[in-house]
Amino acid sequence: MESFGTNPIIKDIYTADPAPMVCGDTLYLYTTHDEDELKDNFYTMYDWRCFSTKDMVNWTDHGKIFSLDDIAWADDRAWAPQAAERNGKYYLYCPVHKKDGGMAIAVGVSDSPAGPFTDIGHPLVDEGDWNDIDPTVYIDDDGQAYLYFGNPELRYVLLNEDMVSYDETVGVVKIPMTVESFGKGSHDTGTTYGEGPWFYKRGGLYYMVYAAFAPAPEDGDGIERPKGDRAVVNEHLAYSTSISPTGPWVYGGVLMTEEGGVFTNHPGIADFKRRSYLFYHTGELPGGSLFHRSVCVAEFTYNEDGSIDPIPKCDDVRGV
Ligand code: FUB
Repeated sequence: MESFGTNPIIKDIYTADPAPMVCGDTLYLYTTHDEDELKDNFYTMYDWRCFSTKDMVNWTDHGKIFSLDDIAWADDRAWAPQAAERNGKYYLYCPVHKKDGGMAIAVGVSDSPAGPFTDIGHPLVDEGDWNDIDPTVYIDDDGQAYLYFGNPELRYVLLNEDMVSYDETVGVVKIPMTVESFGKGSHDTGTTYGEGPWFYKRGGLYYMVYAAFAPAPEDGDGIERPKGDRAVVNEHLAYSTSISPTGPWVYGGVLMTEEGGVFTNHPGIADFKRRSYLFYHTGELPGGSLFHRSVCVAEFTYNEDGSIDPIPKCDDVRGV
């Protein structure tokens, strides 16, 4: 008889910002952790969690694998991470708030995908602004690793072979935030691109999946929303593609509508055991809210030309 995993995947704590990584026959899922008790009625997030599965039904909880307590130069905002493996070592890229202000990207290193991770002792990316959040990393076939990140601008660095430094001769490259690349939207750049990029390659095509802001109601998109500024528009998920890892990017459309139901959403994509999955988050656990989110997953398929139709959120996912 076919078995099913049910959403939200994690039912005993609030989790957000899912980042899957496949190692052999196991899918590791890194998440942020929304604390039950809020500080200043805002995102209250101190550590990163890891869960794993071999069948998409049964999940092992590896607990807290990295936290603000492990990063001497950070004091708040343990935000959306992504992990990568290279030469038998595991790297967890994490946005954090620095003690002296602004956001920066930290790196934890471990010998095991389930941690614990050890901070490299300083920020990897620190431009001294608030844009340095939501890192996504992909190692291309030629060995070059790319780290994209950013809100409201999408930027990237070329990681060095050691994965904990980047090519400073190239520096931080800013992607042109055009409507052709990211669609017309209501975020600060006038495009839909918001944050939470997820960068990967499939069948020779590069994908940038991200959290996006629809055009504001006054732009006449026909969608009924409360009046006000863009903050009342919940994030949806969208994607762009390119034939090169550095663009130019071409807007592909909506991947998941605003049905996540809370202000943020955040994509994580993985192929696992010959099926494709979109991880996202909603406010669906009891007590859920924009600051109490929960990680979910949906199976999807690519069209023959590589495009992806909108993926509905779902209640369960079949086992593999
Ligand atoms: O979870 C904190 C922040 O909210 C993340 O960094 C963003 O992607 C959004 O989900």
